[in-house]
Order: sequence, then structure tokens, then C-alpha cells
Amino acid sequence: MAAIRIDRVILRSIRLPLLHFFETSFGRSYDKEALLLELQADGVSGWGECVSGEGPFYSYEDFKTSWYVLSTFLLPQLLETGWVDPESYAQSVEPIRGHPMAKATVESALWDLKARSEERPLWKVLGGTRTRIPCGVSIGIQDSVQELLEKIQIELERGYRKIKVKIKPGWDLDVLDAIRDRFGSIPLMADANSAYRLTDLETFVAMDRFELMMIEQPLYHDDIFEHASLQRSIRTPICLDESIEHARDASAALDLGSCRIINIKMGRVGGAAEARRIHDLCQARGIPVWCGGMLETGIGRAHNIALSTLENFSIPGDVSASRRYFERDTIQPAVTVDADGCIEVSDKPGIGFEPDLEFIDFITVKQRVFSPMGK
Ligand code: OSB
Ligand code: MG
Repeated sequence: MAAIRIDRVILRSIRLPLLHFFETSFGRSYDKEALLLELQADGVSGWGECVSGEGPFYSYEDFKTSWYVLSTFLLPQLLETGWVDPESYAQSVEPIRGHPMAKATVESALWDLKARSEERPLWKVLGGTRTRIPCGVSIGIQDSVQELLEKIQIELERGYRKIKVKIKPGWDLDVLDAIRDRFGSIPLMADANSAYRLTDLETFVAMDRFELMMIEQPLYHDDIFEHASLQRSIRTPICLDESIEHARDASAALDLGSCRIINIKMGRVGGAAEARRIHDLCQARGIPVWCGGMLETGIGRAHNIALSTLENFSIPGDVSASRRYFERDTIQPAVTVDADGCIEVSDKPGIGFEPDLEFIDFITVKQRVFSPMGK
């Protein structure tokens, strides 16, 4: 393979409406705002999507801080070097503290560019083995329990293999009770996005009777220690999301007994290379993982599919069809889920989907082009 040299970089800020609002314990979103990164090298483009949100709620990053960090530090540094192997990208940006979602944007575009340049599908480059990805859905907090039950009904009919509902104090036990009452023993889990404290122990003990597959991130977003104490007091497995920022966190959480399952998001952990390290570490210790989602548009969704092909992604994740969120997606074709609740993995090069440039232009709010110095 000839050496890759990045000769042009385009950073776009996009905004598109969500088909339905998405509500978590930290608030409600009506639109999806994201950054798309295109790295061009010798006529080939690699694409990445930044998953930071509208504000510093899930984590401190938001799409504006990511824009700032990308355009001021990460992209100028990348253009100066010309090319960094995605495997060692995270290490090359270690002097820049934090901002994993901004860094993962660059790393994922590098992975796509590398795979496309080698004319290989990204999932094979990452070492994946699965060709069909079992999918689950994440359903936000609704205005009424009735509306939630209707949404669950629709997703079960579409074949999805796991139902995740968002919970918060006041939207928990009664809601789970109503779901079990109506749908019986479906594969069900709950995500609290850090809305509880150890003083809510009674609520979690009461939740054990619902036989949930797991409860995701019940306590502080940055806690590993108190989750261990909670896990000792309940039967339901705890799954950590927000708290696991890298493989060292995962290792500490497993040593402490803070969780029995980990949700892996490449944005949260700074890229697919670190995501794979967490995957491997969990696999070696007999801990299953699944791929989380951040309401990604197609570019990010396609990256999640590639990551989900790794063997230890053995629980259906939050990667679902484009049509659940968007009328038209940023890629062609859109991501679809078959009647068995699975995504068929593409054998096309790179992320396996083509960016829909016409639509991307239409939803672009702001864009900046970067070229190497002196060009
Ligand atoms: O905690 O998993 C989460 C969306 C935004 C921020 C955090 C989370 C989520 C989801 C959505 O649950 C999953 C999806 O992309 O469908
Ligand atoms: Mg979560």
C-alpha cells in the first residue's frame, strides 16, 4: 500500500430534526447536532462523526467544545504530521488532556480512510468476526406510561432483541412494573444516566424483582467505588457507561466488582483502538460488552456497526435502524434492521456506507476546510 498523505480536511457542523424527541434523566432533545469530519487523501475520503451533544450533560464535551478542540488543536496537528496510523492516534494526542469525543472523531475518520485505502471493510481491519449484529433499542422517557408501552410494542414487532428504557426518580418502579405486566419476560433493561445516589438503595433492591438484564449507570457519572457497594447489595447486574473512560477504568471496575457488564462507546473512550482494548480486557475476564449509542447519524452508526463485529459484543447493543431517528440519514443506504432484529454487516470498503453528500450539504450549518501549510 502506498503511503497515505492527508491533503484536505473538512469539518462540518450539522443539524437535523429527530423524528421524535429523546428524553433522558438529564433532559429532552428535539434535534440532532453533530460534527462530521472528512479526511481526504489522494482522492479517497475517510469519514468520522463527533458524538458530543447539545450541552455538557452526558459528559463535559458538547459539539461546540469539540469544534474548538478539533479546529484549534487536533486537526492542525494532524495536517502537520500528514498521517497517523489510527492504532497509535490516541497516543499521539495524549498531551491534549481529555476531549475523547473530539479525538475519537479524528481516529474514526483515520480508520475509515485506512480501510478504504486498503479496499477492505473496516470491520475486518478492526478484527471483527460477526457478520450479523443483534440489535436493541433505547427508548427515552415519554409523556405517559401508555405512550412508552406503545413504543415498546412497535419495537418488539420490528424484531428488536433488547428493550432499554430510560429511568429517573419518579419514572422507575411503576414504569417497569407496567412493562413486565404487559409484555412478560422480554429482554429488558433500564438506564439511569446517573440519576440516583446510594441513599436510593431501597429502589434498586425493589427493582431486583423485575429480573432486568442489567441496570445501566445508576450512580454518579464518574464513580466506580460506590457502584461496587451497590452491586454487592443487589442481584441485578450493573452495567457501567459514563464511568468507563478507558481500559484502566474498566480494569478498576472489574477488580472492585462495580459492574458485571460494560457498555462501550468509542466516543466516550477516545476511539475504536481504546474501545477494542476494553473489549479484549472484558473478554479475558469473562465479562460481556455491548455497543452503546449516542443517537448517531449514519456515519457514526456505521462505525458502531463495525465495532460491534468484535466477538465479545455478545449482548444486543443500542445500535438500531436509521429510521428510528431520522427521516433521511447522512449515509446511503440507511441502516436497516431485519425481521430477526439484526443488522447485516456490509462487505464494502471502509465503513461500508457512502456519505449522502447532497443531504449533508443541506443540513450543514457551518463548515471549515483545512489544508496543509503552504498549500
Ligand atoms: O446513556 O446510552 C446513553 C443517548 C444519548 C446520550 C446517552 C445515551 C443515549 C442512548 C441512546 O441511550 C442510544 C441510541 O443511540 O439509540
Ligand atoms: Mg447509558
